[in-house]
Amino acid sequence: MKDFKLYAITGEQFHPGRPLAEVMEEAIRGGCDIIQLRDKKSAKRDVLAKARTLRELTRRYGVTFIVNDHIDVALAVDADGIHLGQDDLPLAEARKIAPGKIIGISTHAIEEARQAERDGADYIGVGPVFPTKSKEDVVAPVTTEYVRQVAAEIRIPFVAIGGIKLHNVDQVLEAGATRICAISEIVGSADVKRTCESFIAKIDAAAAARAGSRPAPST
Ligand code: 3NM
Repeated sequence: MKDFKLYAITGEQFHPGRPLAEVMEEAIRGGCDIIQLRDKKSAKRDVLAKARTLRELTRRYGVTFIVNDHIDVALAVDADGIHLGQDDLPLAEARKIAPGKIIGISTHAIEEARQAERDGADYIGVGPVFPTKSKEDVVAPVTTEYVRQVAAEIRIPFVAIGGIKLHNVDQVLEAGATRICAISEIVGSADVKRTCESFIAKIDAAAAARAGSRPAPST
């Protein structure tokens, strides 16, 4: 899959009165390079309609589009991929149904990360790093310690998620994350584009600091 830095997930409860496509377009214009449709409540037909809109939008900007949970919807709109939780279809089964699609897996402990890597996940979610109200039945925060563990051990791309805000993202980057995912801080922002630009600036600054602290290659 194309590498990425900033991953925005939809959360319509955080922008009442503002159309989904408008908010997500601002996120893209601010530099988000993956958009995920996450809608656990709507009827499948409504999820499908939103997926069509976001597929059209992301295609226009050349941004990766992922659908949470609904493999059938992902296939129907030709999304780039699917994101699955620990209780969803096992990865091998999802691959059979959706060959060629990106498959991401949520993980909350190093054993789950190892398993997802062994199973051939394209990327994993690592969280919730901090407390979050955006997900029901969420496990206790895994803290930046889990981010550190994954950064040290796991070779597939990972994205940190859960309670990540502009004011605490530096801790997550410091722990070794190079890709950040958020719902409320992005889509609930009064200026979505600027918030995304600020996240990207922090991600880039952390990458530059890492590159600068690496010993010069010997000749
Ligand atoms: N998954 P916010 S945490 C959708 O840990 C989701 O797997 C998580 O929302 C996980 O950025 C989470 O508003 C919610 O905290 C993220």
